[in-house]
Amino acid sequence: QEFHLQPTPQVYETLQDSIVLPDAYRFSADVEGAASDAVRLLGTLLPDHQEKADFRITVGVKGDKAVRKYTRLIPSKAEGYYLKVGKNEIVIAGADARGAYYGVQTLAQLLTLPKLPLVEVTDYPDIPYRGVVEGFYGTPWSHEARLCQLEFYGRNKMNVYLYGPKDDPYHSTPNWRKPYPEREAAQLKELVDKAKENNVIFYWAIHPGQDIKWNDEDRQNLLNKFEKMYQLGVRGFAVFFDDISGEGTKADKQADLLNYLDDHFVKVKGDVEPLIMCPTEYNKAWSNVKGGYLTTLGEKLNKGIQIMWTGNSVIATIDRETMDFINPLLKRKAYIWWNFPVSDYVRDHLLMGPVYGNALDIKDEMEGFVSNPMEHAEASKIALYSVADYAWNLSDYDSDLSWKRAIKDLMPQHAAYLETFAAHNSDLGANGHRFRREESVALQPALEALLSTYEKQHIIDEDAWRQVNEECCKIVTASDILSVSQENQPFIAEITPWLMQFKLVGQYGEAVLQMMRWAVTDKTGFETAYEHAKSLQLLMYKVDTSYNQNPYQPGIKSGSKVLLPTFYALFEASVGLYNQAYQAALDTRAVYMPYTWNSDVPQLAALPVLRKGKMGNVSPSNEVIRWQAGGEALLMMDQMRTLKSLTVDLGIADAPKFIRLEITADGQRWEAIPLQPVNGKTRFKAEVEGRNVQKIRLTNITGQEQKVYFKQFGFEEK
Ligand code: LOG
Repeated sequence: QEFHLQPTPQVYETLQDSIVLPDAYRFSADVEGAASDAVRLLGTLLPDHQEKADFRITVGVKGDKAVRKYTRLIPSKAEGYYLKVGKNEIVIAGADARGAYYGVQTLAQLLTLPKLPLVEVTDYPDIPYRGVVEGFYGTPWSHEARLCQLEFYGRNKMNVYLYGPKDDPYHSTPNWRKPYPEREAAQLKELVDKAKENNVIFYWAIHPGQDIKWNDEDRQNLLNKFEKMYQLGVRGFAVFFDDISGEGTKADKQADLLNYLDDHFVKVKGDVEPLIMCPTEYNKAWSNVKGGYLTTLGEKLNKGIQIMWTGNSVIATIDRETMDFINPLLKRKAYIWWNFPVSDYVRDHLLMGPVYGNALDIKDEMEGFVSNPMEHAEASKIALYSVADYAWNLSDYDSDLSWKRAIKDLMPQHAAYLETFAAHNSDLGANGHRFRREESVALQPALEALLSTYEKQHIIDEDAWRQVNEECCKIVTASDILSVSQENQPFIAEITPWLMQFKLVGQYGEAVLQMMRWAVTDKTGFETAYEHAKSLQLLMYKVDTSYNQNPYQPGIKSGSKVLLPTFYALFEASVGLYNQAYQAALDTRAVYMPYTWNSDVPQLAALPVLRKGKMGNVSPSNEVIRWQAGGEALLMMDQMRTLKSLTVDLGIADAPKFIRLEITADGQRWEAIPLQPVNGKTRFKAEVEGRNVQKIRLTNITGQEQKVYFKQFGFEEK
């Protein structure tokens, strides 16, 4: 029988033999000792034991009498374990308590197999801290979703859950100083307990930087909040200083505060995990080494304090060069905050593809590796499974195999359908961070062959056509079956709008293939397929404008990297051939996007423009934007258009002082339009009703770099 343990163990041998676990066995363990968690978990897996049996099950932690015989087989690595399934015995011997627990987790996987194989596993994690940082913007995970996650982490040998959802008001400004209301506090306590049960360290993070005062009062506020969380059972604490501007960004002040917390809280309590901090300059692209921010942290922060790092940019894969840059500055191994599969800057997409791109030879360079997920908790598990696999054993990590196993783990019975869905729903689309992922990999050769022979030679590559047609058929089938699958209902609920869209994409593909088929040979056949394709496009538009209507990246995108662009191109090519054959004048355009955006401000340049009906919106961004003196951002229309309204929100109350808004109707003469406050806060509107424009321009007129947010830039046409 074939099986693969998760995460991939360091060393394991299996004999081609298996045993049947007897009902009766002798049990030796120090039930009250360090192995108690392991024993408890084992108790849920095995029938009650009897004293006088030949089969023996032994569980213990290095130093326990029960496992003394196996001492030299236990890896001397934190959280390591030795597991043996023999003819007459099972042995689980941990290097420490968590190691023994992980040994039982591995046994639990073996026990799900049809036959229990004889194995010997010597195992330990490569990276000390592995897990998840719930650190995204958007709707925080539900309580139920979190409970389910914690179990998942335990099973996948992840030992960290960092609680830090940006939109929890009690985590961040303005309410970080206040205690949680009763209900939330009770739920957090429940999470802490669940985490303990699964051998996961529950870290609670605070994000006070936007309005913190560097005085005794706020220091005490922080300490009080920590104390409150401690009373709920929290034993791991973090302070995040990301995405802030102003006074809170000072390295020496941050370091003083963290050291104070370390000295007067962590060390005093004695049972609290090492502090973690996320710096303001948390990636290379934003760091200014000469400015000394990182060096100050590296030098001043107490040795035991962990410092997070997202890599060469906000969203990046991690390689040796990443670590060689940051570790010397921090004077410690960085704790990686990996921004994948987080989708809070591409909320209309799902990131269901393989986890790839992180170097396999940097296990000794990282203190921790935690992944920031999507607001869709269950859907994130595909990536999280592989993050667990990677961080446990880097050199044996195989991204494609791990991805396939992750899919099977999430939906064992419908894995094949889920694989079809995940394969075509993995890229992020255009985004300000310019981070992209592969999509539709297996079908690409067929799609390329089909398109190029059709465009260049006006003939159909039959092999490719058949392959693409089959895949479209699979897409439709998979969407329907998954939509009503009972296997994992919370997961299906998360992805339902995407399943609807995915089915339409498959049907659209089928219609376009018919258009190709009939373009020059069957006029009515073509016309029906054309009308069908047009209708499907309208249906896709409806899904896109009806579901997931968040104000950031509203809508539902599926198959957007490879499938749809190819189908659009085939649509256009076939309409062209039809027009030629029948002297017709059907509109050849498959999609129509009248707006483009450009900027010499690097962080703004790649933001996509989104369009819904008569509204245009530049995708907002979460981070602090450094807008250089004279820097411009330009929105261009395909032709002169008449405006109805225009809104700008740069997250600052005095935007009109910094930014000039101009419009031009002819592309030559510019006219400044004053910005008027909408709600007395940071949102402004420009009086543009009835104005004709071709271009709209924003310019930093202060003569200095400005730090702003890019919360909104949108307009409506008349
Ligand atoms: C935030 C994070 C967000 C992520 C992706 C860090 C350290 N901070 O740009 O909350 O989920 O990027 O948008 C971030 O990554 N800011």
